[in-house]
Amino acid sequence: MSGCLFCSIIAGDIPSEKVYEDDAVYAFRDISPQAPVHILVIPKEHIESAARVTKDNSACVARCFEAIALLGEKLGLGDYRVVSNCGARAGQSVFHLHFHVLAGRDMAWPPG
Ligand code: DGP
Repeated sequence: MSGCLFCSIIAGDIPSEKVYEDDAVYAFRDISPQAPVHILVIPKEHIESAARVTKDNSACVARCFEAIALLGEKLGLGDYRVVSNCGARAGQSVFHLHFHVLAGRDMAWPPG
């Protein structure tokens, strides 16, 4: 979608440190890591947030989680956390659905 930062990253118009790509999913390192490993896994299809997932577009969400499991193995992540901030008040700043994969340190619960 024009004007979407993550669509521009998928298109290669904005550089990123890619760690995985297939026909439905793109994954790259977060520019502002919150853990020793911080990867963003995104569907190539533009979906604004988790609140916009429907029966018609949810297949790409499953594909994201397949990619996350693969990355867990490939990068030897051990235990990790998967987070999707949904809406500005929950911390979402980029309105293209994405899953943060955080690893390499102990994680507190509940998050702040
Ligand atoms: P959220 O705040 O949940 O919407 O997460 C958006 C994340 O995107 C945030 O952790 C920082 C990351 N981010 C923002 N701009 C860029 C960028 O240009 N490149 C990369 N690699 N990450 C970015």
